[in-house]
Amino acid sequence: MSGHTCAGGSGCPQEERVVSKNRTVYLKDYQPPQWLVDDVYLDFALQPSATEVISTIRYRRNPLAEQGDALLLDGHDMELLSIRLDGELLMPERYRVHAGGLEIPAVPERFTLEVTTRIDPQGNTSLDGLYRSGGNYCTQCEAQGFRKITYYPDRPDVMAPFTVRMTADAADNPVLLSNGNPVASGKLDDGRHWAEWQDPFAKPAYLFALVAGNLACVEDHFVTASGRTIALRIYTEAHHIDQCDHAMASLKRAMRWDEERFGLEYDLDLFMLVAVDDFNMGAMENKGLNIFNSQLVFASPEIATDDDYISIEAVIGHEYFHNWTGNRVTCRDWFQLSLKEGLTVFRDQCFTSDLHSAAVKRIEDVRLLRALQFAEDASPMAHPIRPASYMEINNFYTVTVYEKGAEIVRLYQTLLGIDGFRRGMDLYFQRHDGQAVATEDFLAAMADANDADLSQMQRWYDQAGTPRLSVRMEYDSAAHRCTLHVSQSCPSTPEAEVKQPFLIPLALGLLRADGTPLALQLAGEAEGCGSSRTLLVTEAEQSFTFVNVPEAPVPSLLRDFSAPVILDYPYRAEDDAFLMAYDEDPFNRWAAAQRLAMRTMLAMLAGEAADVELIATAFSRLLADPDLDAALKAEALMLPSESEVADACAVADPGHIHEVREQLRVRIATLLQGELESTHAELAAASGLDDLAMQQRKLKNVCLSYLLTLKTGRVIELAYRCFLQAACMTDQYAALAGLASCDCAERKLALSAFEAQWQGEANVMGKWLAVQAGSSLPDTLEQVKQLLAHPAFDLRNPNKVRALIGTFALRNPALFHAIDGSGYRFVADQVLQLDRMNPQVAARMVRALMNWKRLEPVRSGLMRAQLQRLSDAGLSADVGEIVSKSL
Ligand code: 0A1
Ligand code: ZN
Repeated sequence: MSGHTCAGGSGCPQEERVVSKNRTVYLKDYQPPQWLVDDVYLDFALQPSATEVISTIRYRRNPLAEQGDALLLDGHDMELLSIRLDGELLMPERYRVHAGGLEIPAVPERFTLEVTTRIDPQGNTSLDGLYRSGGNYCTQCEAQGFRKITYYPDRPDVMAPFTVRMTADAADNPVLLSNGNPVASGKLDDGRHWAEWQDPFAKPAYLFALVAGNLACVEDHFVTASGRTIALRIYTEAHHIDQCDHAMASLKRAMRWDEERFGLEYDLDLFMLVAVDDFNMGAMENKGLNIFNSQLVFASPEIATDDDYISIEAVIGHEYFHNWTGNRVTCRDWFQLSLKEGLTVFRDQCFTSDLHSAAVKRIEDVRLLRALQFAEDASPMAHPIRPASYMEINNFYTVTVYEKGAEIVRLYQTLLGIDGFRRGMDLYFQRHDGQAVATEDFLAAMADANDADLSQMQRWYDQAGTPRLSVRMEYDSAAHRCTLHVSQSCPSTPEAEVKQPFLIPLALGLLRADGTPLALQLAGEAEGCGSSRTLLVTEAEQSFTFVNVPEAPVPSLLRDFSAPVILDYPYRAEDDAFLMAYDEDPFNRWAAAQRLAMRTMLAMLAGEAADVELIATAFSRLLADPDLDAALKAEALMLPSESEVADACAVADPGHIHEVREQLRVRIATLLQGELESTHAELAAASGLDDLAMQQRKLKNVCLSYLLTLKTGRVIELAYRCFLQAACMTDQYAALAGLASCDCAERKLALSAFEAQWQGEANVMGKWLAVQAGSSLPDTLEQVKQLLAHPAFDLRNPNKVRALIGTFALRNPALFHAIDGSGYRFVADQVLQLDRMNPQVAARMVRALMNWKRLEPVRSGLMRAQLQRLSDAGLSADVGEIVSKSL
């Protein structure tokens, strides 16, 4: 069976486990499923350490698949208790249990299989399958967790309606939930009770969910565009129940937005969302029963920052939007993951952008893409948004599949316009509702609905790497013609040496010396049309000539980041300062600021003279610009991160990069101290949760962070005062994070006060761990090691691991890359420990060690040695894949 990956488990000898775990699965081997499922009935007898599951499943041969009488089902980490085929108990000689599943060599054309398994939710530390969080039961089945619950063809193209019955101790588990609608419930006489749920929509097993426990619930409702009333419920432990209002309001906004923007209504009568503390990712779109990492649900101004508020709304939107893009139309196989994820991220980006500042949202998304996805595309784990192979699918929930995937979906909208994109979406649903499809089907719907030839788009799905778009301008002053010579190239990546040209929409404008935009008229056109337009780059080299250009312009290229490429144009520092001040496109004003800052840091790294005055003057002008909103100012003032600078260096010296970036921040702060202080003071009173207040707090706290680089008594006092007087977590956290990198008494005082105030709030304590792990003080690693033993830390909880170990490994380059290798050793130690408990989370952490080839020789050798050390140890498939591909 294709997609039948083995991952070890009960009844398989150790060597077999290791061998089967290292198998590579290829897209080209896809075969349709041999057996289809008519319906699934699951009966759970829930007990913490010994839950029995009886699955009763009706199978029938798939007429479109290969013939053959054997039934192969996925499954591992379970105890098999019995199998009945059409009621007959099968003796062990009638079937074979192997590393990754169960084989019954001879089955009829149609049959009912009843399998009883026993599983251990309490002992399940991988948080994959059925597990316990905070004394409650919950599940995570994407991508392949269902096979740890019962034997099943665990692949997304097998879709079936599910009925679920569960019994549990009534006192410990008053709430019993699964997908769809509740159909019956009752009490049993031994203190247990039961409930039955039915989901009428056929779904793949990865969307199955079950939750049972002691949970409180907030309830609301939503009336759809067609007048149906949907009950909305958010479940959480009782002491968090008053922190769910923002999540509920966000859900209602998402439901309305999807109706208005895409004409998509919710389809069940009930929508449930459950918050749990132990969760490997952000959240999961199980049909009718979304399960969320509690970090992405709980909010009040005291415990959540403004960024948390925005993320909560976005992720609630994201999971809700999956109901159509993912659930109603799902993926044929896991290579198609970006079909649902890229599309749903694009939808959640549009949701945030429609509700808040579109420019700020675009800037933040591009900042993330450039910092993380471009780096991934240049790493040993580089892969196309539709990978051609994988060893462990959990390793492909990546910034490439998600964020670059969203950029590729955005390209259709850029090419076809908002209405054309909507026509494509409508046709996609019309054709594929209820089906499991491939990225080609999405492309075809977009093309057919618009009568467009989009065949070149396919290359974005198949080729990895970040294309480089080089532009050169030639101005003919006699003829008043301006020609842009454009060429594109893409570096080799593991899947391909040589790349075919991509279809790249290049949005641009041309500016006159006084800052006004020119009307754009291409040679051959009768007249100019507008001051911004999108050229289509389809070849390796192309030229575009504009006529009626009275003076040599400054081009504003790749407006709104019209394609996920690296732009290469010989801008001078003065051009950047000019575009920062005059570009009509707010995104490109930001991009120019980033370029100017990057240029300055690269010059400093090379020991060349850097014009810090120029950048400070440009920043000062931005700060004073009355037409620019506070958040855009804040974004422009934030320098590219250390890892972005490292990506721009052929060979990176992280210590030197940190020094130079800090130096630049100090010099800017010194030159602009007065303005930074006055801006900070003017915005001090920003309060409330409206966009304006959030934008003002953002700018205020960027000013504070610059001022703190001066480390004078005066600014430390200011930060400490901000900490003490903070009326919300945004301000409290910003002040704490700033103080955390200052060696002063106030640092200690603030950290202890924060700890005392928030020790009862697990998610807020995560912030406390993170600010310490992110500190630039020299003893940070020592502190982190000590914090491993702090009651607020727990190696079994992914949020805490991400906060402490993740922040140190992935967000504190200066200390992680300590020249003695101590950071690398520490992270490798933690990966080894974690891997035994939770391979998915361990695999996220080990990525910090991937890029040894890009480092200067000393660090490079030290990092590689840690990878080798890991490789010599017994590793999970998750960590094993990353380590082996990195070495
Ligand atoms: N589909 C979810 C993310 C998700 C993926 C994998 C998980 O476990 C391995 C959990 C959640 C989303 O995109 O939100
Ligand atoms: Zn998703």
